[in-house]
Amino acid sequence: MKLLYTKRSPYARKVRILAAEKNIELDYVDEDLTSKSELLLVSNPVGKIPTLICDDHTAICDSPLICEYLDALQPQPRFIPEDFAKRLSVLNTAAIADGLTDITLAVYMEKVRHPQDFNQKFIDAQVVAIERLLASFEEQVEDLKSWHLGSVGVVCALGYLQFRLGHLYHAEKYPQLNDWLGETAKRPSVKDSVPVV
Ligand SMILES: N[C@@H](CCC(=O)N[C@@H](CS)C(=O)NCC(=O)O)C(=O)O
Repeated sequence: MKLLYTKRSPYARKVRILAAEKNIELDYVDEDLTSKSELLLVSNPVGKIPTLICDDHTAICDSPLICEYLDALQPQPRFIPEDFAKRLSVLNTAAIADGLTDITLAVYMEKVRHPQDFNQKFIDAQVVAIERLLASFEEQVEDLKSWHLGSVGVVCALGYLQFRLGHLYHAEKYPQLNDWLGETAKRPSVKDSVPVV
C-alpha cells in the first residue's frame, strides 16, 4: 500500500503513527503540494494528502477514513473501540483534535498568504478557539492516556501547533496535557513522525 503524504502534514502523521503502532508496512510517497502528482489527482479528486492507495489500486481519502481502514485491517492494537458509545467518544475526540489542526493550518496560511495585512479579527477569533481547545484537552487527559485514535489526533494537533504557531502553546497553562504529551513523545511512532519542513 502506498501513502501519499508530506513529512509536515499533521493529518498524514495520524496515519503514520497508526501504521507504525500496528506494524503495517506502507510505501511512503512524498508529495509536492505545489505541483501535485498525477497519481494524487487521479486517486483523490480533492487533491489532498494523506491519500492511501491499496494494492488493488483502491484509493482511500481523508485521514479519519484511512485510520478507520487501518484499524479494521489490523485490529491489534485497537485504536477505535468496537463498543458503540466508546467508539463515538473516541471519534468525537479525534474530530475535535482535527478541528484544532484545521484552525492552526488556517491561521498559519492566513499569515503566509497575507504577511503584511492578515485579518487580525479572524486571527483573534481563532486564538480564542485554540485556547478553548487546549483547555478542553487539559480536562480530558485521563481519557487520552488510554491511547486511542483521539489521543493520536491530539498528539498530531499539538505537534502541529508547536511546529507552526509555537508562541500560542503555553505549556505552563496546561500542565497535565503537557506532561502527557512528553510521555507520548517517547513512543517510537510519535518520535519518528515529528513534523519537519
Ligand atoms: N480532512 C483532510 C485534510 C487533509 C489536508 O488538508 N491536507 C493538506 C496538507 S496538511 C493538503 O493536502 N493540502 C493541499 C491542498 O489543500 O491543496 C484529512 O483529514 O485528511
